[in-house]
Amino acid sequence: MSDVDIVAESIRSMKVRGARDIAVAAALALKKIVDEGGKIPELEPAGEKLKAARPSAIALPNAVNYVMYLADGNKSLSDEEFKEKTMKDIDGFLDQMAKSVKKIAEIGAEIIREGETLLTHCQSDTVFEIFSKAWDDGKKIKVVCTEARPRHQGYLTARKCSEHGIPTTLVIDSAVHWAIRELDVDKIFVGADTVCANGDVVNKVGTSQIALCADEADIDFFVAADSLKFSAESMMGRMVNIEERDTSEVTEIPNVTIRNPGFDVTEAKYIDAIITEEGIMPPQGAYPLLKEKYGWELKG
Ligand code: RI2
Repeated sequence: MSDVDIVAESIRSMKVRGARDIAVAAALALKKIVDEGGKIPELEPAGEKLKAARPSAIALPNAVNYVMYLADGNKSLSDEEFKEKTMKDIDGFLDQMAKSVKKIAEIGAEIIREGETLLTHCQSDTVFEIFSKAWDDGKKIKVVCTEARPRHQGYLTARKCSEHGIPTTLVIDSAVHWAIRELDVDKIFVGADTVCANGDVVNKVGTSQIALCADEADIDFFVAADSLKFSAESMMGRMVNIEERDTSEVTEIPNVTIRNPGFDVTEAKYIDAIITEEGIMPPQGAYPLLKEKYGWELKG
């Protein structure tokens, strides 16, 4: 197995997971190829392999495409110059991603008030950065985490928040409606795998049900996402390829069909705001952001 095969397999098997982390892992795998003397002909097939590893998190293909764009800009350089410049460019990209998450944490922490109870779903590094920043700023928040069946990524969130000193409660996924009422949840924050041009958000399955509960309880529902997760190709959530994972992750019952979607779509109308490194915006801000930052426009 080549290094790229190993990274692609770790992403597929979710040994490496979380939308940001898989994008970073892919960029590092491509950087290694450059470090070993690889150029466009070696990077292209590797990039395609990495992109195919998981279908619903747009940061993965966006990161691969961006690295390819950087490499393409250097292709007329000598071998040694190509290597040096492209590695530097990839480091710059990774540095930018790290800065983005810090900026999102600052913006997100600012909208949290002293003593609030915040609910999150699954495990998002971006959301954790917001919570830990609010806590470090001295706000005595409480956090409620879901389990995120079937893979229980919520346990990671619960452990991280608790180890950071934040009073943390874990509930099963189906207790969200109960928790909002009984635990007096003030705000909900979730991460994102893809933000569509119309403001719909693809995130861990169960997110859309939580958004409906937030709507019913009249509390704010926020999505925290780096602009790398915005997708020009994904016009609307229902057009995104939702990953269905192996049913062995759920259970087996004779003669019963098991379905195991990894993600679902939260419609823009249930999202109060999306927090990005560019600022906090209503979901309808997705299209202008794509247009202004990436020069993408609807034609015809
Ligand atoms: P950050 C995760 O997907 C969750 O859906 C989470 O909300 C999202 O990635 C974003 O995570 P999975 O890899 O990029 O667990 O904010 O399927 O860390």
